[in-house]
Amino acid sequence: MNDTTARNSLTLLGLGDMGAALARTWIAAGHTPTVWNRTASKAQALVAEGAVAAPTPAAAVAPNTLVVVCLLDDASVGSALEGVDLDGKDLVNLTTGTPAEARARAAWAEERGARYVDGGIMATPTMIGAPEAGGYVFYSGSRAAVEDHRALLEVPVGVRFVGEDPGHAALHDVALLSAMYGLFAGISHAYALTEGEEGVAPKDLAPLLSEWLGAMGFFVGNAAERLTSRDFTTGVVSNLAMQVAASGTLLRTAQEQGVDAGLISPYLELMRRRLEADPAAHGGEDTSGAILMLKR
Ligand code: FVH
Repeated sequence: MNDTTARNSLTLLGLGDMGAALARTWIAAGHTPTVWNRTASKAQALVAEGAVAAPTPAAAVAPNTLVVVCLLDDASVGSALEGVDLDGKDLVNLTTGTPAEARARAAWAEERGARYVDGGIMATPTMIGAPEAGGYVFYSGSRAAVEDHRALLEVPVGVRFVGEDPGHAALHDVALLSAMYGLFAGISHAYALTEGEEGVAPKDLAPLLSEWLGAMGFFVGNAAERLTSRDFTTGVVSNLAMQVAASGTLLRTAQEQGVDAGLISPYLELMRRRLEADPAAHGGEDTSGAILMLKR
């Protein structure tokens, strides 16, 4: 019997918020994961629900081919798996890390005889086991290992394979998270501008913000097309020169409202640098041209 059909076919290292949520979905689907956590007491509730607790990482890894790791960071993965026999194992690492850490961890695992898959979880613990929430995991590395274990990997959350470079799951993960924090920064600044202002309650601003951000979502596809074609000037609707001129109003309004502009000023400064690099060439451009200024 291979791992796609075996019921007791999975080891999980790490029972933090995310690891525990993952374990519960496998248990609910009728599997019996072998689990380990540094703080052993966290395994107790899961054992009551149907997991098998192992006293050490080595004991947890031994019975199963598929070894899923969901720990705090790459250093904790190295520390938990130090000295553990990984020969013949399929190591699926769902711990958040950088692309370089993923590539190094892949080489490390392969030296020990394991196939390696890196994963970037695009979900919070409450989205695990809730397909309607739309969460998924980016996977990269061994395509064969992902396919061999697809049925088990799809139990908690969707599977999106993004290539055999083990760093690409982390790259996709961090790209999306970085965009999210930029969005959070802009929303935070907007609420700070209106905070305490009579007649502009947060609950009234909220739907306006949602609607506006939805309308501005076109920038995602627009930037992709222009970065591919390297054409930043055809069909521009709001050119860079106008946007740089208008950005002074944003900064003065922040000052008037007593708000630190630190969350939005870097982007305004980026647009200004793009314009000043060559006003004649860049003044009529789409804002997405400023992306090129970020590359070192
Ligand atoms: N929670 C979330 O919303 C996000 C969603 C997206 C993905 N992240 C990443 O998932 C990894 C695990 O996150 P988590 O939410 O489970 O994190 P914690 O609840 O803080 O649990 C951390 C586990 O790691 C263990 N651990 C920490 N250091 C070590 C170590 N040196 N050796 C062995 N294990 C270690 C910790 O053990 P303990 O404190 O219970 O003993 C937990 O099991 C993470 O990469 C997120 O970025 C979550």
